[in-house]
Amino acid sequence: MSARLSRRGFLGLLGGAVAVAALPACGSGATAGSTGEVMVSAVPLPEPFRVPLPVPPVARPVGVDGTGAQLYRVTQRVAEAEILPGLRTPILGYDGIFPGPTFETRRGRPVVVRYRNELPVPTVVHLHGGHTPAEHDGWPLDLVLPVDGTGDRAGHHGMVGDLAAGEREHRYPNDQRAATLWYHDHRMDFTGPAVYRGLAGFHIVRDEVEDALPLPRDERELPLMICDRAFAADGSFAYPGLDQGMRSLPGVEDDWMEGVLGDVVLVNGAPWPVHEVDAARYRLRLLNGSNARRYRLGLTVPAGPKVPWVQIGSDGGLLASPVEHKVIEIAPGERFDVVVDFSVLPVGTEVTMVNGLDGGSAGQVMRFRVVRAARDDSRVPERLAEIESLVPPAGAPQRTFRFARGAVGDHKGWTINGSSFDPNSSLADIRLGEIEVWRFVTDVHHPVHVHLDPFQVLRRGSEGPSDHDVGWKDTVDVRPAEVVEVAVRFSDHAGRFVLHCHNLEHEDMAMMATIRTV
Ligand SMILES: [Cu+2]
Repeated sequence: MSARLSRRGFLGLLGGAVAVAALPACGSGATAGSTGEVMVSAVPLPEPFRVPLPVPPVARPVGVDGTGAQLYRVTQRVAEAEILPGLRTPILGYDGIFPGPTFETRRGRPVVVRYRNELPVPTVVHLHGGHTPAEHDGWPLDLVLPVDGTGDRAGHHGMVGDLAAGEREHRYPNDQRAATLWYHDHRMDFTGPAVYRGLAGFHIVRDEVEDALPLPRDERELPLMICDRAFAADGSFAYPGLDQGMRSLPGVEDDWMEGVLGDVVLVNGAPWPVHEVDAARYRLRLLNGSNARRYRLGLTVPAGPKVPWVQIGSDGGLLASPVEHKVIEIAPGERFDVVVDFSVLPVGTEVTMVNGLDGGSAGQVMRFRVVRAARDDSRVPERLAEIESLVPPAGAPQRTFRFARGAVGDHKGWTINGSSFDPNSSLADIRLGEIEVWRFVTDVHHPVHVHLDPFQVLRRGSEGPSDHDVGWKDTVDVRPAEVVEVAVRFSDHAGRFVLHCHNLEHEDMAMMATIRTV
């Protein structure tokens, strides 16, 4: 990370002939297992497993307020990063880095973050998985205009929510179970290009339940943000947005309307990185931060069977008991908290994290190199945490949400129950404290994300939940022509929230709905 680009320089890169001319043609069609099209980079791809795995720095509080809340300040700004060796990539970064700084927080201890917008475009910050009051949740039209006063209200179909000039303070109660959350941009119509260019980071909530478990910790606990990107000839991120200035016209070129897939896999912002590990257990907090790509993650060694994943947590924190997987299918927005036991492998073993859904460059993710024997007191207990089971009572309210391709005005787009996103009309008015049964129905893959409170999967198709659906979820991977039924309960915080598809191209092309809790 280094020098900032000027606003002019940034807009030049985004809007000028450079980015447009460098946009490569779309690839060979949708990759099996993902709904989307591959964008092929216009630069030679680096050798995998050469770059060390970066770990984002932990955000440091600047103080404590009268209520005991920890105060943070984060500036969103344009910066440059060397992501591919030898090339400079302009990014939009929280504090100028990608991923942004990691928030380390405690259950019950509120956090107040003052976000300052030094970018040339409006922003909205959402804490994904946060149990957050409506005015702090990042409503897609609660824009924070650029601090230099150049912001306008162009775009967003002329609609605005609560506008802020330059800065906004978000208060997060953290009144929720320990879990891996993440924060990212959520501006109406432009979430896809904003996240693609770097606006995403981790927010980890911890609590006493987790503290009491003998799980791997400290340097043996790693947050891993996995995402795919394509690069233009000048090293910039290649994104086929219709409006490269991210101002007025939402969506992407027709070839990519099912979703933008890149041919470079980044983990914590580095291409196919390598990480040296002790022969010991590690806890990995897997996050799929991709716009549209799904992964089937496995751990392979040169000889022998796959190394198993031991899942200990889901989107909403610890499971009741661990679940072993050979592979983990993870859709955009989902998190899997896993333990991997490298102690069973000889020192010198190279363990490659692969993606079984791609036969090309995105078929590899990163590598671990077991470099030394080491003492390890950690273990994975058979009982991890208490999980309340959400059992819908007889006569519980039932709702169906159909996620399908459709028109948005005169444009192609994506709809929920036949409608494109309407901030002013609620698709569901929900009573706080009641358990409801929701059915998500799809045409193609749609990872469905609900704000405010997590849910539990009751049924997938004609079967019960799959072994990937365990625990509390806030994002569920609904496959083509599938029906997933969940039980959901919004406990408190009356107000206006959204549910949407977390394929960010679908979301920007209107696959979002307003829900209201009363
Ligand atoms: Cu979708």
